[in-house]
Amino acid sequence: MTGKAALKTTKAKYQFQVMLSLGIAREEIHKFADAKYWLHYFPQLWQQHLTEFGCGIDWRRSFITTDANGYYDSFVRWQMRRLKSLGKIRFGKRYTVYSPKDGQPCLDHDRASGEGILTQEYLGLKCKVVRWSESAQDVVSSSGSIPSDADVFLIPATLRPETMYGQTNLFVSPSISYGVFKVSETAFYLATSRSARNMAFQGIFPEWGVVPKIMEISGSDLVGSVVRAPLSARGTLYVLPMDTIKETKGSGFVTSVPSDSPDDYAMTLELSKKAGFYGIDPQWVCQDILPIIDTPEYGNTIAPTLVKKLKINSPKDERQLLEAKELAYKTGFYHGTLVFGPFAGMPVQEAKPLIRQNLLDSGDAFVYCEPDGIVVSRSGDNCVAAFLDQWFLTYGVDEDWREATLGHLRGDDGLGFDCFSTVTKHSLEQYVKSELFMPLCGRCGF
Ligand code: ANZ
Repeated sequence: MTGKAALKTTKAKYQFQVMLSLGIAREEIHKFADAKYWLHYFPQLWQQHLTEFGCGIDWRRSFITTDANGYYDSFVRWQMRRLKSLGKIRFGKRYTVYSPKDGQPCLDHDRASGEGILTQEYLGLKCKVVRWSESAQDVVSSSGSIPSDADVFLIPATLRPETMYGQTNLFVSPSISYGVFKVSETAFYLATSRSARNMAFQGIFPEWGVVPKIMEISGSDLVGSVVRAPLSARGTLYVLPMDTIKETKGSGFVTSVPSDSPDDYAMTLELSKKAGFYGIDPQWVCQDILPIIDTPEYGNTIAPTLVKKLKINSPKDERQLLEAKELAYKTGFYHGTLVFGPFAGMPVQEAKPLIRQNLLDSGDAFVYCEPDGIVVSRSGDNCVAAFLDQWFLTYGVDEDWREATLGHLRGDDGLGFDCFSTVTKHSLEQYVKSELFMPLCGRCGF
């Protein structure tokens, strides 16, 4: 068992306990204080175990990486210099999964769980509060921490900026507690504390790594407040309850677009049927749905069409809603044309980045990023997405290089690339194809 697997399956807290559980003698353990000792101790054991396991490996080709091997080290140096001189390596700010506790990026090797998880970029939309609900007003006034002339924004996280014209209300989870975070003397953001911890490492708050929380407010208190939502044809929107919002994703606020989001449409129907049960005024729920995107398959109100077609009766029909969401997203993106707003007539694929950029340029939104799932570092930290300076390979921007590399992997160039395993070949291909820039791993040179 490797040290990492032992860490995951035993309750060992300290490194020496992991080593004892691996069967290493107590009096040997102090020698591992010298990092080089690891390189002498383990490789022979791995070789022995893999041989006993029956693997047919040509050990003549094995060697130690890192600067412990001067030959390998100078090969990597040569290769990096060469790639840099060809403009294939660049330096700049990228989102990376990061452990605040360790103070460094947390790549797959450094994770106790969440291997393979990358980052997801959302747009944080700045929805300014124009009127608090009565209970929210009570909480805010009694705390006394928000100046009366300050702007307070609720921040829904969205992946669909092109649908923002059709926003009808803002959803909040009645069972989530939200934080109020101070961005400046006159601007405050509301979001979950989990998302604010990510924001603190993305330059969104004044001080790097510091979450400027000044108070908390429960989602149920926010219901009935009114906000101004950027781009929305309606201008101002009510804050309404939605039980299915996950605390582990986005900011905990969801902007409702019932024309294009099946979840939002299902919840809108539920609220109009059961306003009393949810403790809201039925007038707060939007009744007419504005067409935003037209598609050949599902007309100009994708979500209502799909909800009907898949016989979705409630926001609790999770499985069908997931299917509807995927269909709505794919059809809208690949076959959709905008039918509302300044980009009407333009395919969604073209308009989406333009609308996103407009929202960023006008200051009505900012990029918010988070790991696309839970990542725990080997030090036990819950990781965040940080916006950091780093070196990266330019596969994401250099199409020619990407194509040439893929061709080489597939064997198109006749150089006979063979990695002896379709799984390895597949994962190499996936990496090169991914839209992401490939960060350079300090450990192995790649
Ligand atoms: C507006 C919108 C319009 C959205 C539209 C979707 C479709 P996935 O793909 O699952 O990541 N969302 C954001 N945070 C959420 C949370 N904590 N719990 C539940 N839903 C959440 O979906 C991302 C979309 O899910 C986001 O984009 C947001 O709704 C919603 F036609 O914003 B969307």
